[in-house]
Amino acid sequence: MIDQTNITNQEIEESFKRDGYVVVENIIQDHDLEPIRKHIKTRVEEYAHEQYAAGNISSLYNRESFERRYAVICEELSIYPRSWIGHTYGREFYDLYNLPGILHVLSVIHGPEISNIGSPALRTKLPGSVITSFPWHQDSQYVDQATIGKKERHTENLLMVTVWVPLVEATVPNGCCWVIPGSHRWGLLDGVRGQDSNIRMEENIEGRGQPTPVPLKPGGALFMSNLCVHTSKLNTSNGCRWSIDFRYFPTVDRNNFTPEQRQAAEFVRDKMRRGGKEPLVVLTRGHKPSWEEWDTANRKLQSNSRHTD
Ligand SMILES: O=C(O)CCC(=O)C(=O)O
Repeated sequence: MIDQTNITNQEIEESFKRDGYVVVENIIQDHDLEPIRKHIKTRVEEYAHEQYAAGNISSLYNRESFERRYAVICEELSIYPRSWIGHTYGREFYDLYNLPGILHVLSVIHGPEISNIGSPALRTKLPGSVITSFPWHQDSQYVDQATIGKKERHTENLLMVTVWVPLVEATVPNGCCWVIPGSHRWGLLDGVRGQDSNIRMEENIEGRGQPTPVPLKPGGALFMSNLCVHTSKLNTSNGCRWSIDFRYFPTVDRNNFTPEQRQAAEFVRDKMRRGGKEPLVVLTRGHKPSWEEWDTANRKLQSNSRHTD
C-alpha cells in the first residue's frame, strides 16, 4: 500500500506494471468526497419518504448513520438491489473524475491523453447481499460483453484503468475488493455474463494466483488495469459498504493507436454514447472540456437519441 504523501512516481509506475494495480492512500481530501456522499444521502432520504408514504416501511429511519440507513430500509423491504437507485450524473461526478490526486496517478500509469468513460458505478453493497458479491472477473469482460450469454472480446489490448474509491472504510468483513497480483499478464480470460448480469470465470481462478484483500480507508484509491482479476466478497457487517468506481480509457482522436487499439477505443466510446454518455477528456495536451461544455455535449447526445428513438 502506498501513501501519496511519500511515494515517488517511479514506485507508482512499477507497482502498477508489476501487479496490474496500485493502491494509493491519502490521495483525496475528505471534503472532496462529501458532494458524492451528499448526493447519496439526498436520494436515500427521498427513497425513505417514498417507501414510508406507500406504507412499505414503518419508519423514516432518519436517525440512522450513513452506513446504516439504507441497509435498514432495504432490510425492512426484504430487498437486495444490485444497482444504485439514483442517477450518477452531475457536477459532483465531473469534479470526482477530475480530482488532482487521481489525475496525478493516472498521468503516471497511463499517459497524457485519456478520458473518463462518462458513467461510474456507485456501489450499494448491503449486508448479506449475494448479488453484489461480485465473482472474480476482469473489467474488460464487463465492458466487452453487453449481451447475456454472448462472449465478445474487444478491449484486451487497450489499457483502461478502473479507479475504486471507498466512501466509508472498506474492510474484509464489509466486503472490500480482492485482487490477484500479476493476473493482468494472463490476457483476457474466458468468462460469461449470467442472467443476474454478473460475469463468472470458467476456471478456478483462486488456484492460479494469490488472492489479496485491499482494505482501504476513505481518502485512498485502488487503481486497476482492465485485465486485473478481482472480486469483492460478502458483506458480513451490518452497514452498507458505500463506494464508487469509475473508468478511464485512451481518448480516441488523440493517441497513436494500432488499428486494433483504435477499434477497441472506438468500441468503448460508441458503447458509452449509445447509452447517452459522452466520454470526458480529463488529461490532454489539447483542450480540456469545462463542466458546462461536457454537460452541453451530454444534453445534445441525449436529445439526438430521443429524436432517433
Ligand atoms: O465494489 C465492488 O464490490 C466490486 C467492484 C468491482 O468489481 C469493479 O469495480 O469492477
